[in-house]
Amino acid sequence: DVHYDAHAVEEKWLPVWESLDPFRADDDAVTSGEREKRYALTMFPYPSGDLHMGHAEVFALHDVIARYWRLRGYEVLNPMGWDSFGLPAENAAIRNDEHPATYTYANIETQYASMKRYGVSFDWSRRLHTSDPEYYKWTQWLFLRFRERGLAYRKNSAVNWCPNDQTVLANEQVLADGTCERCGAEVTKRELTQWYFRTTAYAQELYDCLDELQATWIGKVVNAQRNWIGRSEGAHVTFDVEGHDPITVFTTRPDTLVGATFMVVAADADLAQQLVAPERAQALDDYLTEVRKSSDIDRLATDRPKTGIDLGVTATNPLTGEQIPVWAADYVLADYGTGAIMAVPAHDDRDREFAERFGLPIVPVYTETDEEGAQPYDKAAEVSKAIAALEADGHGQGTVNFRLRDWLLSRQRYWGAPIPIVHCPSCGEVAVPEDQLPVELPELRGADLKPKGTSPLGAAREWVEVACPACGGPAERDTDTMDTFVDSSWYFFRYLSPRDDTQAFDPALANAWGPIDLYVGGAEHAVLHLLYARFFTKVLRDMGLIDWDEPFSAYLSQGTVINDGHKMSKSLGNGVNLGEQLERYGVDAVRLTLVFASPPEDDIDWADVSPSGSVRFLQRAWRLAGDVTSAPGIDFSGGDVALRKVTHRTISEAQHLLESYRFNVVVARMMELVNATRKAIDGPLGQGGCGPDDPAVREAAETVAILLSLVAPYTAEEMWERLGHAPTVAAVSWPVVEPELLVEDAVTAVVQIQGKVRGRLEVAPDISEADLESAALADPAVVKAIDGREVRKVIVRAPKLVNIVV
Ligand code: ANZ
Ligand code: ZN
Repeated sequence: DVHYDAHAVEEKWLPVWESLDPFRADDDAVTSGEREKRYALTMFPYPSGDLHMGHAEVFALHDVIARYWRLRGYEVLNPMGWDSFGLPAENAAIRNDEHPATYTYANIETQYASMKRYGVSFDWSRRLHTSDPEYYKWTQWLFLRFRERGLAYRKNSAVNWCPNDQTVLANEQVLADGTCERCGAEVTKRELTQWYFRTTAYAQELYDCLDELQATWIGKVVNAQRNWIGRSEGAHVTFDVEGHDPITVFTTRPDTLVGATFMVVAADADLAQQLVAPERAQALDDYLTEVRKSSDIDRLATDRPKTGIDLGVTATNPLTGEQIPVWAADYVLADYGTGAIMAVPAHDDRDREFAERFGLPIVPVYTETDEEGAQPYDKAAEVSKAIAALEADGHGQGTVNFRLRDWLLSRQRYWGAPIPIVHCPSCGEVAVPEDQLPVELPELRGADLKPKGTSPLGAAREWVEVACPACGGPAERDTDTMDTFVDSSWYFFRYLSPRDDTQAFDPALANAWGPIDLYVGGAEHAVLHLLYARFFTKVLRDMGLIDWDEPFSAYLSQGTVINDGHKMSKSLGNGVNLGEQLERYGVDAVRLTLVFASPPEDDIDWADVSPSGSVRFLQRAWRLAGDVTSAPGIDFSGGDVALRKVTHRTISEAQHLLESYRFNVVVARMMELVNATRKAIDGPLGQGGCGPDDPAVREAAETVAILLSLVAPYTAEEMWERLGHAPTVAAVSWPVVEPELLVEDAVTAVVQIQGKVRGRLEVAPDISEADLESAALADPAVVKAIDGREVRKVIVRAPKLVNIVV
């Protein structure tokens, strides 16, 4: 028996798979209805550097399902590409003093070679890169279609600004601690005119559809999205102000209107400027200068001393008729609700602190139930009553408010899809006509691409200066590029017809293949990519291009690979290099280790796993194939029943486990099957052994090869060949479970009376205690032995023992 050489096996099978091309998805099989489809998607990588352990994990997990579906007879679409625009590539390129394109495409080739070697069952004929003009032409086209529908627009407002990356960021790219999602710098605010997608137009639907995703999206993503969209039910209430337009506030507690003793508008909202009394205008400006320095996170913090200024105007509380002062403060946000609140210091903590600080009146509406002797206060009922009253007297109405903001999509950076708009002094914003797409990025070789706060594209004068598409006069291109999350919001549509130069994607194919049956990816994209992709899908549906509502029927977010209890990082020096691991243990052992380590959604600590254990297991499995002496195609039905039962139980359990993503347990079952097969080959005949020529041994070894192909494709292929079959094991059918082999054998239960054995029963191994007890008491031998005496106690240990005390 020769030694198993992982690397030799890799070299051997790669070209075979290349020529057999078993993973190419057949559109016709699906559009004709000949075969049922499965669309398996895993997140495409940024091309910064080579693949790392995180990629290795997600690809290994994802491939289990893609390969399983193929064995089950589905036509499987499993594409791969690169998210090749964007800050990561651009920052890395600047660091390495290279052009982003050179750096990006070189990394893509490196990653491509690594993915091939890693043996993932991708359909490479659909490979795409979002930075190719053939791709971003359609990103631009989609932008223009969205704009026609009023879903892409430009506005001036205070936006998130990363001082390090020197670009604006979407709300979704600012972490909970107020730092940049990419570089960790403290995010500040800037007043800028920027492009937005109107995600808020879909807030309600994006929120509502989460209910049906709850069951099939594994991980915390659904809740994270729910919180991000932040649906609040409440009311708009209108307060009259003499000499001004009335102020409308959003409140979730209209029942507390009696206790509204003052109002607060966001200091940085236009409303503050409109309302402020002339003698207070300077004070407001001074205060604003202070406010601009702090982040939203700080502003909302409850543990921070409240600041604000009196605007010198009053409003009428519609319920009490009283004049109440209007203040400006930073704890009210300009872009939430209406940017103004009614303050109820008796029942809202922030309002109370503010009132205490500035000596404003506090009027309780009811007694809080945590106070002694308090009457229960039915908040929900009081809120509905209050809304009905407000609607009846015209001072307000019930409403739903969302936390979700529109998606800021423009970036002041070079490496992205140019925004296909021309600014003309006479026509304003003009869309670039479709026949002039793509608006290609100018090369700018040798130019300084370092972020400077305005787009580097502005310096490419011969590119910027164009004739206005509408009037032909001198005009300028928009110099911003799109957020890379725009590119990744629709890539799974482009995979369907990646070379089509007449349309973004083929609607017929999208309806045949979509939605995606399983998306595997990281939890870090919970409110970014997954939300944006859902938004895009809904717009495409409303454009009439697809007939489904949600892009991802199921979602599995994998844990991360850590080391020694810590996240892998350069600074900790605890990184594990994937390339080295593959050199040392081989692809299959690394893949097997990652799948076996834990349930997919849990973290894997590389310090706790044993890739060398995986190597040994793979060798044990492989050796089985060499020991089988029966011929391929032999009839299994006459084989050793005990081993056949283990095999069929394994297949049946694997099916259930795979469908609930418990891949690690599948590996454990596989190991048990390998052990049972080894015993059957080597064991003494009649005592668990049946010899290498028994048909059951072949059946078991073939089953091991097929199951193993989900996780360790090279070893599986090698086994399949040794078993006398032609490649490829990736294209065989999932073994059919024979139900009669799932029936467990009977076991013998012993019945004792006063400690003496008086009877034996053949019972099912899963018999219940109650059934075993009544079977024992009905047994003729036992009845005879009891001989009419009173039974005082029965102790049952199913399925083996019944002890009767008389
Ligand atoms: C009066 C009131 C009384 C409120 C009370 C709460 C408790 P959610 O649930 O997050 O939607 N609010 C409204 N707009 C705001 C803004 N732009 N910035 C800061 N706070 C704002 O919160 C809604 C509540 O947050 C609203 O209901 C309002 O305060 C405040 F006992 O109105 B409430
Ligand atoms: Zn013009």
